[in-house]
Amino acid sequence: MAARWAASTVYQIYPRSFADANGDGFGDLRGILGRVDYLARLGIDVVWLSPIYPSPDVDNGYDISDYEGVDPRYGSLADFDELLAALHARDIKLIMDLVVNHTSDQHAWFAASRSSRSDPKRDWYFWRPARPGTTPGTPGAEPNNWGSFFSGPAWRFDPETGEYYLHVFAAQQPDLNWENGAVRAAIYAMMRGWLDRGVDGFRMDVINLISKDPSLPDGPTIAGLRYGLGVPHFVGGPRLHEYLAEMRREVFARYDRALFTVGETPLVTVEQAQRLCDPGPCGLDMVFSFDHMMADYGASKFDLQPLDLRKLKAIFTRWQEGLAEAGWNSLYWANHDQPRAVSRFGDDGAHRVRSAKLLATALHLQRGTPYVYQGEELGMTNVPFASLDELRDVESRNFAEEALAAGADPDAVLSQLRVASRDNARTPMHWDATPSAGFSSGRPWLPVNPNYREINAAAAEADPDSVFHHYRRLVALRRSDPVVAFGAYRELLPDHESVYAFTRTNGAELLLVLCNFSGREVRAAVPEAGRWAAAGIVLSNYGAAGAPVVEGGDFRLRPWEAVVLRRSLRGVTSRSGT
Ligand code: TEU
Repeated sequence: MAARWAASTVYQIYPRSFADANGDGFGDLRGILGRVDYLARLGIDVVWLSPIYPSPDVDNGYDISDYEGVDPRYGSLADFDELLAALHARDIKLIMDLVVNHTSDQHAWFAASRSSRSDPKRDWYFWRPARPGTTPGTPGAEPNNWGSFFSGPAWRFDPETGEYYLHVFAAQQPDLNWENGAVRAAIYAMMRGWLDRGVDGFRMDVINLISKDPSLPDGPTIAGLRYGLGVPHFVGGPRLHEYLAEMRREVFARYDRALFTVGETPLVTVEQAQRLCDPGPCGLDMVFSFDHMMADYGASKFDLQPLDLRKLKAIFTRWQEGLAEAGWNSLYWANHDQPRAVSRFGDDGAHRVRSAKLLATALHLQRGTPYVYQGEELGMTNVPFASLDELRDVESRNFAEEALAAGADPDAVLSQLRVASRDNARTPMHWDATPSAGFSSGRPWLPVNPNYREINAAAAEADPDSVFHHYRRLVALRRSDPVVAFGAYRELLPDHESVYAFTRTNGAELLLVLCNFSGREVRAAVPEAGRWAAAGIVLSNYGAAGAPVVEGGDFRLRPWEAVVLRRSLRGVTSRSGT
Protein backbone atom coordinates (compact mmCIF):
# COMPACT_ATOMS: atom_id res chain seq x y z
CA MET A 1 0.00 0.00 0.00
CA ALA A 2 2.75 2.40 0.92
CA ALA A 3 4.54 1.63 -2.32
CA ARG A 4 1.90 3.71 -4.06
CA TRP A 5 4.11 6.72 -3.27
CA ALA A 6 7.23 5.03 -4.67
CA ALA A 7 7.49 7.39 -7.64
CA SER A 8 6.62 10.53 -5.65
CA THR A 9 8.82 13.18 -4.06
CA VAL A 10 7.63 15.37 -1.20
CA TYR A 11 8.65 18.99 -0.64
CA GLN A 12 8.40 20.45 2.86
CA ILE A 13 7.40 24.09 3.24
CA TYR A 14 8.09 25.84 6.53
CA PRO A 15 5.61 28.62 5.86
CA ARG A 16 6.96 31.38 8.06
CA SER A 17 10.26 31.24 6.17
CA PHE A 18 9.21 30.42 2.62
CA ALA A 19 7.83 33.58 1.00
CA ASP A 20 6.29 36.73 2.43
CA ALA A 21 3.72 38.42 0.18
CA ASN A 22 2.54 41.22 2.49
CA GLY A 23 5.88 42.55 3.68
CA ASP A 24 5.49 41.89 7.41
CA GLY A 25 8.69 39.84 7.49
CA PHE A 26 6.77 36.64 8.05
CA GLY A 27 6.02 34.09 5.32
CA ASP A 28 2.38 33.58 4.32
CA LEU A 29 0.01 31.58 2.13
CA ARG A 30 -0.08 34.17 -0.66
CA GLY A 31 3.70 34.05 -0.66
CA ILE A 32 3.54 30.31 -1.30
CA LEU A 33 0.90 30.91 -3.94
CA GLY A 34 3.38 33.12 -5.78
CA ARG A 35 5.88 30.27 -5.85
CA VAL A 36 3.79 27.30 -6.94
CA ASP A 37 5.31 27.41 -10.41
CA TYR A 38 8.76 27.08 -8.84
CA LEU A 39 7.54 23.89 -7.15
CA ALA A 40 6.11 22.66 -10.44
CA ARG A 41 9.44 23.31 -12.16
CA LEU A 42 11.24 21.32 -9.50
CA GLY A 43 8.74 18.62 -10.34
CA ILE A 44 7.72 17.50 -6.85
CA ASP A 45 4.46 15.62 -6.31
CA VAL A 46 3.42 16.48 -2.77
CA VAL A 47 3.79 19.53 -0.53
CA TRP A 48 3.93 19.04 3.22
CA LEU A 49 2.95 22.29 4.85
CA SER A 50 4.26 22.81 8.38
CA PRO A 51 1.57 24.27 10.71
CA ILE A 52 -0.37 27.33 9.57
CA TYR A 53 -2.99 27.19 12.33
CA PRO A 54 -3.52 29.93 14.92
CA SER A 55 -0.73 29.67 17.46
CA PRO A 56 0.91 31.77 20.16
CA ASP A 57 4.08 30.57 18.48
CA VAL A 58 6.09 29.31 21.40
CA ASP A 59 7.23 26.42 19.20
CA ASN A 60 6.75 28.10 15.81
CA GLY A 61 3.24 26.86 15.23
CA TYR A 62 3.67 23.38 16.71
CA ASP A 63 1.68 24.78 19.65
CA ILE A 64 -1.76 25.07 18.11
CA SER A 65 -4.55 27.10 19.69
CA ASP A 66 -7.20 26.36 17.04
CA TYR A 67 -7.01 23.31 14.79
CA GLU A 68 -9.65 24.56 12.42
CA GLY A 69 -8.39 27.96 11.42
CA VAL A 70 -5.52 29.72 9.70
CA ASP A 71 -3.35 32.08 11.71
CA PRO A 72 -4.04 35.61 10.39
CA ARG A 73 -0.32 36.12 9.87
CA TYR A 74 -0.51 33.37 7.21
CA GLY A 75 -3.73 34.65 5.66
CA SER A 76 -7.25 33.26 5.62
CA LEU A 77 -9.09 30.07 4.86
CA ALA A 78 -9.94 31.61 1.49
CA ASP A 79 -6.20 32.02 0.77
CA PHE A 80 -5.73 28.43 1.84
CA ASP A 81 -8.40 27.21 -0.57
CA GLU A 82 -6.79 29.19 -3.35
CA LEU A 83 -3.39 27.69 -2.63
CA LEU A 84 -4.82 24.18 -2.53
CA ALA A 85 -6.54 24.73 -5.88
CA ALA A 86 -3.33 26.16 -7.40
CA LEU A 87 -1.36 23.11 -6.27
CA HIS A 88 -4.01 20.68 -7.47
CA ALA A 89 -4.09 22.44 -10.84
CA ARG A 90 -0.40 21.53 -11.13
CA ASP A 91 -0.97 17.95 -10.00
CA ILE A 92 0.66 18.60 -6.65
CA LYS A 93 -0.93 17.20 -3.52
CA LEU A 94 -1.00 19.04 -0.19
CA ILE A 95 -0.60 17.38 3.18
CA MET A 96 -1.11 19.21 6.45
CA ASP A 97 0.84 18.93 9.66
CA LEU A 98 -1.27 17.13 12.24
CA VAL A 99 -0.07 18.01 15.75
CA VAL A 100 -2.29 16.09 18.12
CA ASN A 101 0.01 14.80 20.83
CA HIS A 102 -0.41 18.22 22.43
CA THR A 103 -2.16 21.54 21.93
CA SER A 104 -1.09 25.03 22.88
CA ASP A 105 -1.85 26.05 26.45
CA GLN A 106 -3.93 28.79 24.77
CA HIS A 107 -6.29 26.29 23.09
CA ALA A 108 -9.89 26.58 24.31
CA TRP A 109 -9.77 22.91 25.33
CA PHE A 110 -6.90 23.57 27.71
CA ALA A 111 -8.42 26.81 29.00
CA ALA A 112 -11.49 24.78 30.01
CA SER A 113 -9.38 21.94 31.36
CA ARG A 114 -7.31 24.16 33.62
CA SER A 115 -10.32 26.20 34.80
CA SER A 116 -11.33 23.76 37.54
CA ARG A 117 -10.82 20.20 38.70
CA SER A 118 -14.43 19.43 37.89
CA ASP A 119 -14.55 20.89 34.41
CA PRO A 120 -15.82 18.31 31.86
CA LYS A 121 -12.58 18.80 29.91
CA ARG A 122 -10.33 18.35 32.96
CA ASP A 123 -9.53 14.82 31.81
CA TRP A 124 -8.64 15.91 28.26
CA TYR A 125 -5.11 16.51 29.54
CA PHE A 126 -2.94 14.78 32.13
CA TRP A 127 -3.47 16.43 35.52
CA ARG A 128 -1.81 14.91 38.56
CA PRO A 129 -1.21 15.90 42.18
CA ALA A 130 2.27 16.53 43.55
CA ARG A 131 4.34 13.54 44.57
CA PRO A 132 3.10 12.37 48.00
CA GLY A 133 5.00 13.89 50.90
CA THR A 134 6.23 16.94 48.96
CA THR A 135 5.21 20.58 48.84
CA PRO A 136 3.38 21.24 45.56
CA GLY A 137 5.22 23.62 43.26
CA THR A 138 8.68 23.03 44.74
CA PRO A 139 11.51 21.29 42.84
CA GLY A 140 11.20 17.52 43.09
CA ALA A 141 7.46 17.65 43.82
CA GLU A 142 6.56 16.84 40.21
CA PRO A 143 4.25 13.80 39.87
CA ASN A 144 7.04 11.79 38.23
CA ASN A 145 10.68 12.24 37.24
CA TRP A 146 10.29 12.74 33.48
CA GLY A 147 12.28 15.45 31.73
CA SER A 148 10.87 17.48 28.85
CA PHE A 149 12.43 17.23 25.34
CA PHE A 150 12.92 20.97 25.62
CA SER A 151 14.83 20.99 28.95
CA GLY A 152 13.49 21.07 32.50
CA PRO A 153 10.82 18.80 33.99
CA ALA A 154 7.88 17.49 31.89
CA TRP A 155 5.41 18.93 34.40
CA ARG A 156 4.18 22.40 35.21
CA PHE A 157 2.42 23.31 38.43
CA ASP A 158 -0.85 25.20 38.09
CA PRO A 159 -1.42 27.10 41.35
CA GLU A 160 -5.08 27.84 40.53
CA THR A 161 -6.15 24.24 40.85
CA GLY A 162 -3.15 22.95 42.79
CA GLU A 163 -2.19 20.23 40.30
CA TYR A 164 0.45 19.63 37.64
CA TYR A 165 -0.10 19.05 33.92
CA LEU A 166 2.13 16.98 31.67
CA HIS A 167 4.08 18.52 28.77
CA VAL A 168 6.73 16.35 27.12
CA PHE A 169 7.67 19.34 24.92
CA ALA A 170 7.51 23.00 26.02
CA ALA A 171 5.48 23.99 29.07
CA GLN A 172 3.10 25.79 26.69
CA GLN A 173 2.40 22.46 24.90
CA PRO A 174 0.26 20.38 27.29
CA ASP A 175 -0.14 16.73 26.24
CA LEU A 176 -3.62 15.61 25.24
CA ASN A 177 -5.02 12.60 27.05
CA TRP A 178 -5.82 10.11 24.28
CA GLU A 179 -7.28 7.72 26.88
CA ASN A 180 -10.33 9.97 26.79
CA GLY A 181 -12.64 8.96 23.91
CA ALA A 182 -14.07 12.49 23.58
CA VAL A 183 -10.57 13.81 22.83
CA ARG A 184 -10.13 11.26 20.09
CA ALA A 185 -13.55 11.96 18.59
CA ALA A 186 -12.81 15.70 18.49
CA ILE A 187 -9.50 15.08 16.73
CA TYR A 188 -11.05 12.78 14.13
CA ALA A 189 -13.78 15.32 13.41
CA MET A 190 -11.15 18.01 12.90
CA MET A 191 -9.21 15.75 10.53
CA ARG A 192 -12.33 15.05 8.49
CA GLY A 193 -12.89 18.79 8.28
CA TRP A 194 -9.56 19.29 6.51
CA LEU A 195 -10.04 16.28 4.26
CA ASP A 196 -13.51 17.55 3.32
CA ARG A 197 -11.81 20.81 2.38
CA GLY A 198 -9.75 18.85 -0.10
CA VAL A 199 -6.38 18.26 1.55
CA ASP A 200 -4.63 15.04 0.59
CA GLY A 201 -3.41 13.71 3.91
CA PHE A 202 -1.27 14.41 6.94
CA ARG A 203 2.23 14.42 8.31
CA MET A 204 1.57 13.31 11.85
CA ASP A 205 3.74 15.03 14.43
CA VAL A 206 5.22 12.68 17.07
CA ILE A 207 2.33 10.30 16.45
CA ASN A 208 4.06 7.42 18.26
CA LEU A 209 3.93 9.45 21.50
CA ILE A 210 0.14 9.68 21.80
CA SER A 211 -0.39 6.61 23.98
CA LYS A 212 1.04 7.00 27.48
CA ASP A 213 1.06 4.42 30.21
CA PRO A 214 -1.77 6.03 32.26
CA SER A 215 -0.02 5.26 35.54
CA LEU A 216 2.75 7.62 34.36
CA PRO A 217 5.49 5.84 36.31
CA ASP A 218 8.96 7.22 36.98
CA GLY A 219 11.38 6.52 34.14
CA PRO A 220 14.90 5.14 34.35
CA THR A 221 17.52 7.57 35.59
CA ILE A 222 20.86 8.13 33.92
CA ALA A 223 23.97 9.16 35.84
CA GLY A 224 24.66 12.84 35.31
CA LEU A 225 21.17 13.64 34.04
CA ARG A 226 18.84 15.59 36.26
CA TYR A 227 15.59 14.07 35.00
CA GLY A 228 14.51 10.51 34.33
CA LEU A 229 13.64 9.12 30.91
CA GLY A 230 9.91 9.15 30.29
CA VAL A 231 10.41 7.72 26.81
CA PRO A 232 9.88 4.02 27.73
CA HIS A 233 6.44 4.95 29.05
CA PHE A 234 5.18 6.92 26.09
CA VAL A 235 7.03 6.03 22.88
CA GLY A 236 5.12 3.29 21.05
CA GLY A 237 2.78 3.15 24.07
CA PRO A 238 0.27 0.40 24.90
CA ARG A 239 -2.72 1.72 22.91
CA LEU A 240 -0.91 3.33 19.96
CA HIS A 241 -2.02 0.74 17.41
CA GLU A 242 -5.55 0.71 18.72
CA TYR A 243 -5.78 4.51 18.35
CA LEU A 244 -4.36 4.47 14.84
CA ALA A 245 -6.72 1.70 13.79
CA GLU A 246 -9.61 3.72 15.18
CA MET A 247 -8.36 6.84 13.37
CA ARG A 248 -8.26 4.85 10.21
CA ARG A 249 -11.83 3.68 10.61
CA GLU A 250 -13.16 7.05 11.72
CA VAL A 251 -11.25 9.17 9.25
CA PHE A 252 -9.28 7.71 6.36
CA ALA A 253 -11.60 4.81 5.52
CA ARG A 254 -14.40 7.27 4.88
CA TYR A 255 -12.72 8.68 1.79
CA ASP A 256 -12.34 6.88 -1.47
CA ARG A 257 -9.41 8.91 -2.77
CA ALA A 258 -5.74 8.14 -2.15
CA LEU A 259 -4.70 9.91 1.04
CA PHE A 260 -1.07 10.35 2.02
CA THR A 261 -0.12 9.54 5.61
CA VAL A 262 3.32 9.75 7.15
CA GLY A 263 3.99 9.37 10.84
CA GLU A 264 6.75 11.31 12.52
CA THR A 265 8.03 8.68 14.90
CA PRO A 266 11.09 9.51 17.04
CA LEU A 267 13.02 6.45 18.24
CA VAL A 268 10.93 4.08 16.11
CA THR A 269 12.47 0.67 15.41
CA VAL A 270 12.33 -1.24 12.13
CA GLU A 271 9.89 -3.73 13.66
CA GLN A 272 7.61 -0.98 14.94
CA ALA A 273 7.74 0.73 11.55
CA GLN A 274 6.65 -2.49 9.85
CA ARG A 275 3.67 -2.70 12.17
CA LEU A 276 2.73 0.95 11.85
CA CYS A 277 2.69 0.61 8.06
CA ASP A 278 0.90 -2.73 8.03
CA PRO A 279 -2.08 -2.23 5.71
CA GLY A 280 -4.17 -4.36 8.07
CA PRO A 281 -4.46 -2.49 11.36
CA CYS A 282 -2.82 0.97 11.31
CA GLY A 283 -2.04 1.43 7.68
CA LEU A 284 0.20 4.50 7.72
CA ASP A 285 1.84 4.88 4.34
CA MET A 286 5.26 5.41 5.90
CA VAL A 287 7.04 6.75 8.95
CA PHE A 288 10.07 8.90 9.60
CA SER A 289 12.87 6.99 11.27
CA PHE A 290 15.36 9.02 13.30
CA ASP A 291 18.25 6.54 13.43
CA HIS A 292 20.30 8.20 10.69
CA MET A 293 19.66 11.62 12.25
CA MET A 294 21.32 10.33 15.42
CA ALA A 295 24.34 8.78 13.66
CA ASP A 296 26.51 11.79 14.50
CA TYR A 297 25.22 12.45 18.02
CA GLY A 298 27.78 12.58 20.79
CA ALA A 299 26.52 12.87 24.36
CA SER A 300 23.43 14.70 23.08
CA LYS A 301 21.90 16.27 19.98
CA PHE A 302 23.86 19.42 20.82
CA ASP A 303 27.12 17.55 20.74
CA LEU A 304 27.42 16.63 17.05
CA GLN A 305 30.52 14.63 16.13
CA PRO A 306 32.26 14.14 12.79
CA LEU A 307 30.25 11.62 10.81
CA ASP A 308 31.35 7.97 10.81
CA LEU A 309 30.14 6.99 7.34
CA ARG A 310 30.22 3.28 8.13
CA LYS A 311 27.75 3.81 10.93
CA LEU A 312 25.46 5.88 8.71
CA LYS A 313 25.59 3.30 5.91
CA ALA A 314 24.77 0.47 8.30
CA ILE A 315 21.69 2.40 9.45
CA PHE A 316 20.52 3.08 5.89
CA THR A 317 21.01 -0.56 4.96
CA ARG A 318 19.21 -1.83 8.05
CA TRP A 319 16.19 0.30 7.15
CA GLN A 320 16.35 -0.52 3.43
CA GLU A 321 16.47 -4.24 4.15
CA GLY A 322 14.08 -4.10 7.09
CA LEU A 323 11.34 -2.41 5.07
CA ALA A 324 11.95 -4.29 1.83
CA GLU A 325 8.89 -6.50 2.19
CA ALA A 326 6.75 -4.69 4.76
CA GLY A 327 6.46 -0.97 5.36
CA TRP A 328 8.02 1.84 3.38
CA ASN A 329 10.89 4.27 3.99
CA SER A 330 10.66 8.04 4.19
CA LEU A 331 14.01 9.28 2.90
CA TYR A 332 15.29 12.57 4.32
CA TRP A 333 18.44 14.45 5.26
CA ALA A 334 16.77 17.52 6.58
CA ASN A 335 13.66 19.21 7.90
CA HIS A 336 12.81 22.17 10.12
CA ASP A 337 14.20 20.34 13.18
CA GLN A 338 17.66 19.59 11.77
CA PRO A 339 20.65 21.68 10.80
CA ARG A 340 21.32 22.07 7.07
CA ALA A 341 22.35 18.79 5.44
CA VAL A 342 25.24 20.09 3.35
CA SER A 343 26.85 21.65 6.43
CA ARG A 344 26.28 18.56 8.52
CA PHE A 345 27.04 15.67 6.16
CA GLY A 346 28.76 17.36 3.21
CA ASP A 347 31.26 20.18 2.81
CA ASP A 348 29.66 23.62 2.78
CA GLY A 349 32.93 25.28 1.76
CA ALA A 350 34.87 24.49 -1.39
CA HIS A 351 32.78 21.43 -2.28
CA ARG A 352 29.35 22.81 -1.43
CA VAL A 353 27.69 22.26 -4.79
CA ARG A 354 29.24 18.89 -5.44
CA SER A 355 28.63 17.53 -1.95
CA ALA A 356 25.02 18.79 -1.93
CA LYS A 357 24.47 16.86 -5.17
CA LEU A 358 26.16 13.82 -3.69
CA LEU A 359 23.85 13.87 -0.66
CA ALA A 360 20.84 14.18 -2.94
CA THR A 361 22.03 11.25 -5.06
CA ALA A 362 22.81 8.99 -2.10
CA LEU A 363 19.33 9.56 -0.69
CA HIS A 364 17.07 9.77 -3.74
CA LEU A 365 18.48 6.60 -5.24
CA GLN A 366 17.36 4.60 -2.21
CA ARG A 367 14.05 2.81 -2.10
CA GLY A 368 11.39 4.90 -0.39
CA THR A 369 9.77 8.30 -0.75
CA PRO A 370 12.22 11.22 -0.66
CA TYR A 371 11.54 14.48 1.17
CA VAL A 372 13.17 17.75 0.19
CA TYR A 373 13.23 20.50 2.80
CA GLN A 374 12.92 24.04 1.42
CA GLY A 375 16.31 25.39 0.39
CA GLU A 376 17.95 21.96 0.44
CA GLU A 377 17.52 21.94 -3.34
CA LEU A 378 19.72 25.06 -3.44
CA GLY A 379 22.37 23.63 -1.15
CA MET A 380 21.52 26.16 1.59
CA THR A 381 23.92 26.04 4.53
CA ASN A 382 23.99 26.54 8.29
CA VAL A 383 23.93 30.11 9.54
CA PRO A 384 26.83 31.96 11.23
CA PHE A 385 24.68 33.22 14.12
CA ALA A 386 26.57 36.10 15.76
CA SER A 387 25.10 35.73 19.23
CA LEU A 388 22.69 33.66 21.27
CA ASP A 389 20.20 36.52 21.04
CA GLU A 390 19.72 35.81 17.36
CA LEU A 391 18.27 32.38 18.06
CA ARG A 392 14.50 32.08 18.29
CA ASP A 393 13.94 28.34 18.65
CA VAL A 394 12.45 27.34 22.01
CA GLU A 395 14.55 24.16 22.14
CA SER A 396 17.79 26.08 21.48
CA ARG A 397 16.94 28.90 23.89
CA ASN A 398 15.97 26.54 26.70
CA PHE A 399 19.14 24.55 26.11
CA ALA A 400 21.27 27.70 26.24
CA GLU A 401 19.50 28.99 29.34
CA GLU A 402 20.01 25.72 31.18
CA ALA A 403 23.65 25.40 30.07
CA LEU A 404 24.48 28.99 31.05
CA ALA A 405 22.77 28.57 34.41
CA ALA A 406 24.97 25.53 34.98
CA GLY A 407 28.05 27.69 34.31
CA ALA A 408 28.84 26.86 30.65
CA ASP A 409 30.95 29.28 28.62
CA PRO A 410 28.61 31.34 26.38
CA ASP A 411 30.97 31.07 23.39
CA ALA A 412 31.02 27.29 23.72
CA VAL A 413 27.21 27.20 23.86
CA LEU A 414 27.00 29.44 20.78
CA SER A 415 29.41 27.15 18.89
CA GLN A 416 27.28 24.13 19.73
CA LEU A 417 24.12 25.84 18.59
CA ARG A 418 25.69 27.13 15.38
CA VAL A 419 26.21 23.51 14.45
CA ALA A 420 23.10 21.91 15.90
CA SER A 421 20.33 24.51 16.34
CA ARG A 422 17.06 23.99 14.53
CA ASP A 423 17.20 27.67 13.57
CA ASN A 424 19.85 26.80 10.96
CA ALA A 425 17.05 25.39 8.84
CA ARG A 426 14.53 28.08 9.70
CA THR A 427 16.09 31.24 8.25
CA PRO A 428 14.28 32.61 5.20
CA MET A 429 14.37 30.86 1.85
CA HIS A 430 16.72 32.45 -0.69
CA TRP A 431 14.85 33.48 -3.81
CA ASP A 432 17.25 35.96 -5.38
CA ALA A 433 20.12 38.35 -4.71
CA THR A 434 17.96 41.35 -3.76
CA PRO A 435 17.86 42.49 -0.10
CA SER A 436 16.41 39.87 2.27
CA ALA A 437 16.97 37.31 -0.48
CA GLY A 438 13.67 38.23 -2.13
CA PHE A 439 11.88 36.60 0.82
CA SER A 440 10.27 39.78 2.12
CA SER A 441 10.18 43.50 1.49
CA GLY A 442 10.11 43.94 5.28
CA ARG A 443 12.40 42.87 8.08
CA PRO A 444 12.52 39.05 8.18
CA TRP A 445 11.50 37.45 11.49
CA LEU A 446 14.82 35.56 11.57
CA PRO A 447 18.01 36.91 9.96
CA VAL A 448 18.72 35.88 6.38
CA ASN A 449 21.85 33.80 5.88
CA PRO A 450 24.48 36.27 4.55
CA ASN A 451 25.43 33.90 1.71
CA TYR A 452 22.13 34.48 -0.14
CA ARG A 453 23.75 36.57 -2.88
CA GLU A 454 25.58 33.47 -4.06
CA ILE A 455 23.08 30.78 -3.05
CA ASN A 456 19.58 31.55 -4.31
CA ALA A 457 16.84 30.11 -6.48
CA ALA A 458 17.17 32.61 -9.34
CA ALA A 459 20.88 31.88 -9.75
CA ALA A 460 20.31 28.14 -9.39
CA GLU A 461 17.54 27.97 -11.96
CA ALA A 462 19.70 29.88 -14.44
CA ASP A 463 22.64 27.50 -14.02
CA PRO A 464 22.15 24.06 -15.61
CA ASP A 465 24.86 22.64 -13.31
CA SER A 466 23.25 23.83 -10.09
CA VAL A 467 22.13 21.78 -7.14
CA PHE A 468 18.55 22.73 -8.09
CA HIS A 469 18.78 21.08 -11.49
CA HIS A 470 20.36 18.00 -9.97
CA TYR A 471 17.35 17.67 -7.65
CA ARG A 472 15.02 18.27 -10.60
CA ARG A 473 16.68 15.41 -12.47
CA LEU A 474 16.43 13.10 -9.46
CA VAL A 475 12.73 13.86 -9.01
CA ALA A 476 12.09 13.21 -12.72
CA LEU A 477 14.16 10.03 -12.69
CA ARG A 478 12.16 8.57 -9.82
CA ARG A 479 8.94 9.25 -11.69
CA SER A 480 10.10 7.79 -14.99
CA ASP A 481 12.27 4.88 -13.92
CA PRO A 482 10.77 1.84 -12.18
CA VAL A 483 14.18 0.66 -11.00
CA VAL A 484 14.56 3.85 -8.94
CA ALA A 485 11.04 3.60 -7.59
CA PHE A 486 10.85 -0.11 -6.95
CA GLY A 487 14.23 -1.80 -7.45
CA ALA A 488 15.69 -4.00 -4.72
CA TYR A 489 18.53 -2.43 -2.74
CA ARG A 490 21.84 -4.13 -2.03
CA GLU A 491 24.75 -2.45 -0.31
CA LEU A 492 28.32 -3.02 -1.54
CA LEU A 493 31.54 -2.29 0.37
CA PRO A 494 29.94 -1.79 3.83
CA ASP A 495 33.39 -1.43 5.40
CA HIS A 496 34.63 1.31 3.10
CA GLU A 497 35.13 4.38 5.24
CA SER A 498 34.31 7.00 2.65
CA VAL A 499 32.39 5.35 -0.18
CA TYR A 500 28.70 4.55 -0.04
CA ALA A 501 28.00 2.04 -2.81
CA PHE A 502 24.81 0.16 -3.59
CA THR A 503 22.89 -1.40 -6.42
CA ARG A 504 19.21 -1.26 -7.26
CA THR A 505 17.76 -4.14 -9.28
CA ASN A 506 14.42 -4.48 -11.00
CA GLY A 507 14.18 -7.54 -13.21
CA ALA A 508 16.99 -7.25 -15.74
CA GLU A 509 17.61 -3.56 -14.98
CA LEU A 510 20.51 -2.68 -12.72
CA LEU A 511 21.76 0.59 -11.27
CA LEU A 512 25.03 1.13 -9.46
CA VAL A 513 25.28 4.15 -7.13
CA LEU A 514 28.74 5.27 -6.01
CA CYS A 515 29.21 8.18 -3.61
CA ASN A 516 32.52 9.38 -2.26
CA PHE A 517 31.75 11.13 1.02
CA SER A 518 35.16 12.79 1.22
CA GLY A 519 37.24 15.56 -0.30
CA ARG A 520 39.94 13.06 -1.28
CA GLU A 521 40.31 10.87 -4.32
CA VAL A 522 39.60 7.29 -3.23
CA ARG A 523 39.56 3.80 -4.73
CA ALA A 524 36.61 1.46 -4.47
CA ALA A 525 36.88 -2.25 -5.27
CA VAL A 526 33.37 -2.63 -6.71
CA PRO A 527 32.55 -6.16 -7.90
CA GLU A 528 32.39 -6.34 -11.72
CA ALA A 529 33.97 -2.90 -11.97
CA GLY A 530 35.07 -3.63 -15.54
CA ARG A 531 31.50 -4.36 -16.64
CA TRP A 532 30.23 -1.26 -14.87
CA ALA A 533 32.91 0.87 -16.51
CA ALA A 534 31.27 0.15 -19.83
CA ALA A 535 27.79 1.00 -18.51
CA GLY A 536 25.85 4.16 -19.27
CA ILE A 537 25.86 7.17 -16.95
CA VAL A 538 22.42 8.01 -15.62
CA LEU A 539 23.53 10.92 -13.46
CA SER A 540 26.79 12.33 -12.18
CA ASN A 541 27.96 15.39 -10.26
CA TYR A 542 31.05 15.65 -12.48
CA GLY A 543 29.04 16.56 -15.59
CA ALA A 544 31.07 16.67 -18.76
CA ALA A 545 34.09 15.19 -16.98
CA GLY A 546 32.40 11.85 -17.47
CA ALA A 547 32.37 8.61 -15.49
CA PRO A 548 35.04 7.70 -12.98
CA VAL A 549 37.85 5.58 -14.38
CA VAL A 550 38.42 1.96 -13.46
CA GLU A 551 42.01 1.04 -12.76
CA GLY A 552 43.22 -2.40 -11.75
CA GLY A 553 39.63 -3.46 -11.06
CA ASP A 554 38.93 -0.47 -8.80
CA PHE A 555 36.86 2.61 -9.41
CA ARG A 556 38.81 5.80 -8.79
CA LEU A 557 36.39 8.31 -7.36
CA ARG A 558 37.14 12.02 -7.35
CA PRO A 559 36.40 14.30 -4.33
CA TRP A 560 32.69 14.14 -3.41
CA GLU A 561 31.96 12.30 -6.64
CA ALA A 562 28.50 10.76 -6.97
CA VAL A 563 27.62 8.72 -10.02
CA VAL A 564 24.74 6.48 -11.05
CA LEU A 565 25.42 3.87 -13.73
CA ARG A 566 22.96 1.65 -15.56
CA ARG A 567 23.23 -1.82 -17.06
CA SER A 568 20.63 -4.07 -18.52
CA LEU A 569 21.08 -7.82 -18.31
CA ARG A 570 18.44 -8.33 -20.95
CA GLY A 571 20.89 -8.56 -23.85
CA VAL A 572 23.25 -10.68 -21.78
CA THR A 573 20.56 -13.21 -20.91
CA SER A 574 19.34 -13.59 -24.47
CA ARG A 575 22.90 -14.02 -25.78
CA SER A 576 23.66 -16.71 -23.24
CA GLY A 577 20.34 -18.37 -24.11
CA THR A 578 21.21 -18.85 -27.82
O1 TEU B 1 9.42 17.10 16.53
C1 TEU B 1 9.59 16.04 17.41
C2 TEU B 1 10.97 15.56 17.72
O2 TEU B 1 11.08 14.50 18.23
C3 TEU B 1 12.21 16.31 17.49
O3 TEU B 1 12.76 16.23 16.26
C4 TEU B 1 12.16 17.65 18.16
O4 TEU B 1 12.11 18.67 17.24
C5 TEU B 1 13.32 17.91 19.05
O5 TEU B 1 14.39 18.29 18.29
C6 TEU B 1 13.63 16.83 20.03
O6 TEU B 1 14.82 17.11 20.69
C7 TEU B 1 8.14 17.56 16.25
C8 TEU B 1 8.21 18.79 15.37
O7 TEU B 1 8.77 18.43 14.15
C9 TEU B 1 8.97 19.85 16.08
O8 TEU B 1 9.19 20.99 15.30
C10 TEU B 1 8.21 20.21 17.33
O9 TEU B 1 8.96 21.09 18.10
C11 TEU B 1 7.87 18.98 18.16
O10 TEU B 1 7.40 17.88 17.40
C12 TEU B 1 6.77 19.32 19.12
O11 TEU B 1 5.58 19.51 18.39
